[in-house]
Amino acid sequence: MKHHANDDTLKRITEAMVALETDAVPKLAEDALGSGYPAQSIVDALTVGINTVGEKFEAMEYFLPDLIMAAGAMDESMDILRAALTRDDVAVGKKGTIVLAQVQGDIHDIGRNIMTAMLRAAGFTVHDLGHDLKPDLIIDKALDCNADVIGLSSLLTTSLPFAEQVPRLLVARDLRARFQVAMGGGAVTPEYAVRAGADGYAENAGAGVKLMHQLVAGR
Ligand code: B12
Repeated sequence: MKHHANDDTLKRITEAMVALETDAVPKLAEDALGSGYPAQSIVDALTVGINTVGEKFEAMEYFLPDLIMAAGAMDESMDILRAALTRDDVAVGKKGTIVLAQVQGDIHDIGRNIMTAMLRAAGFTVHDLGHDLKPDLIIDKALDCNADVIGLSSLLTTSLPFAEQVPRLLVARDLRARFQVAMGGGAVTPEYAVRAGADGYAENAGAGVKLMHQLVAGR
């Protein structure tokens, strides 16, 4: 079977998410997986859907309970897809060690969970530190885990002042050369990442995996 981005099955998943048919979404994801669609293509379809929900929220067409429902459907679907995303796990942990964290003030975790699953599938050891973490604590944990890269995820512009503290605190603690710093999440732009003193930025999990390879190799 050939799968296109505009494929009807995938389109239906996106549409069900946008229409907040939240019971149908995980079922459609499961069916698509059963029919042989690559887990990543299903994640992409879900992501387009949930981001459209976000746009409707911004346009005040949808409200916070709608966002919460969409996030619940995304979570349930990810539970179904996670095993398939990491199935090709070959040389687990051999590629390098990454800590991922949602910076202070930010509780969004769907994107970070996808990033974690894909990095693990690509052979990295990933320590998912969770969300709403103070910059100093992220650095302490990175030291504990002997990480190569600190990956920071920010979806809220209000959490950016905390994200940029990480590279700054690394300098202050004389640890800047010890870690590579990657930034991502909807609130981050490539320009912002440079200004904040990060070593790299990626706009999605696929690009994130490539970036982590480069950052680990550059150490
Ligand atoms: C789902 C969602 C929620 C859910 C989160 C549930 C959960 N468990 O995560 C709930 C309902 C709880 C929520 C709450 C809020 N939300 Co919200 N939410 C969203 C929404 C619709 C989707 C986010 C998402 O999961 N996208 C799908 C994933 C796959 O994409 P992603 O996170 O971007 O991650 C990908 C890449 O960015 C990248 N990536 C991510 N992290 C990293 C890290 C690294 C190192 C790298 C390399 C790559 C990388 O890889 C990922 C996979 O491809 C967005 C809309 C949007 N456009 O982002 C709004 C959005 C982020 N939320 C927003 C807001 C305002 C809020 C609230 C403040 C609402 C309120 N009034 O209370 C609260 C904040 C709570 C808090 N303190 O954090 C705004 C933020 C505006 C801004 N610029 O600051 C957005 C943009 C909606 C909007 N358009 O207004 N939200």
